[in-house]
Amino acid sequence: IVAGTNAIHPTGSTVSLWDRAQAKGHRGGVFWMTGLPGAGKSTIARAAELQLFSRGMDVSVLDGDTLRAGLCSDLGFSEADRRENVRRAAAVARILADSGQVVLVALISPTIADRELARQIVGDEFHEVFVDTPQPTCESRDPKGLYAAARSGKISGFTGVDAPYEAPAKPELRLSTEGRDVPATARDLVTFIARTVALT
Ligand code: PPS
Repeated sequence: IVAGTNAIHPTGSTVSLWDRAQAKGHRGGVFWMTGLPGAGKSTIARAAELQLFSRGMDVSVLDGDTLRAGLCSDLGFSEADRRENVRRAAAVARILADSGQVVLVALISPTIADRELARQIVGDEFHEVFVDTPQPTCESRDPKGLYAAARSGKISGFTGVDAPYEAPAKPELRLSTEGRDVPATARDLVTFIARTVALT
């Protein structure tokens, strides 16, 4: 930014969203998967990615752990850092969806306010998906051993133990994972996505 002036002039694409959608056979969209640690967000996202790709769709995944290894490697788990994590993921998701992709975002994104921020950034292409696995189930799965670490005081501010998670009241899609295998849950997500991004 040049002092005293606004030197930022975003350009719009010269390729229309409709032309992109026609070329790909589907529209772009952001499917924002929120849920507790260990709920299955990443696993379901990866299974759905494979199913969508197999149908010839252009799909990518923005996953919390992956983002935190690169784009968001400067961020921790304070409220402010989680919000910034959500903001960056939403900004990237918007760019990808505008390029015509189906984008699966797998982030805890624990607060309603932060997910509303994501919805604002992404716009109409935003669809909230709640990976609705009850906390005791997530804790019994504990795939990374982090619930145990939080219980024993080795880490603090862990979502679901001593940091809050606000479940969505009215998600566009709710996925139950208890007693269901991953491919079946992923199929429910894929069905919803295919309907949502279909050319009409
Ligand atoms: S957030 O809240 O949306 O910014 O979190 P996210 O980027 O999705 O990262 C969540 C993964 O980081 C691990 N982890 C923690 N989660 C919550 N709280 C604390 N304090 C924490 N420390 C590390 C955890 O393994 C999350 O992975 P998932 O895949 O959600 O289980």
